[in-house]
Amino acid sequence: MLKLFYAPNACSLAPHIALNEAGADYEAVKVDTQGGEQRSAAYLAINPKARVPSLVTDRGILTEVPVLLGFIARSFPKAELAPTDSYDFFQMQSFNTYLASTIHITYAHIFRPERYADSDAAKADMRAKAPKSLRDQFQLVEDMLADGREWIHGGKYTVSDPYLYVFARWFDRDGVGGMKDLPRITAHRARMQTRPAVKKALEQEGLAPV
Ligand SMILES: N[C@@H](CCC(=O)N[C@@H](CS)C(=O)NCC(=O)O)C(=O)O
Repeated sequence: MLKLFYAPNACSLAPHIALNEAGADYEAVKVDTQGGEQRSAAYLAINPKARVPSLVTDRGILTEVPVLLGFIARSFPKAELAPTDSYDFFQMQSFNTYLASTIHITYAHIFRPERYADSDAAKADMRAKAPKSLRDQFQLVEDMLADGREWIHGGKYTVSDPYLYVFARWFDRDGVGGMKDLPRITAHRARMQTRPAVKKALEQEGLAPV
């Protein structure tokens, strides 16, 4: 059986939702990242990067959200969570990688500046600049939804949708600045919260809709 290591409201919420969408048989294991459990010997043996998510499969352990999302989509093809066409699949992965390597990292400049700098002044500088960068980065996503599409890649829901949802949930976190005037992403976020798989993951992680 698959085993997902997650922390509530973290990026691991995306594969958590995807597993529910897929109808997968899995166990969800909470990691207390606030308390530092990701740095415990037991967790480092699972993921030496000391991060969530990790997905234990019958062939080994996978890490990195875009990889988990691709794996879940390909492992449960009946759920149709990703395009079958190769080019379209990698367009989806291109979007997912943008979220991982750009948007997530800009958030980390606000929430985890100690990863990137030591001095208080440098950390304050990063925190001050990040909301504007993030707003510009989200504008590209907002523009993708400008043609009225329901889901990020068009009429069909994919694993990119729960991934975007995670980062749209963080709009109102301290230091982010609210990410105003992004009505299409905000409407996408509301649409996501009507899905049974999302409601179930929120309940499992003890989270409220936003
Ligand atoms: N590149 C990784 C990032 C994973 C990551 O940063 N996870 C955060 C939660 S969103 C975490 O584990 N934070 C704990 C820490 O920084 O100690 C991925 O996409 O999976």
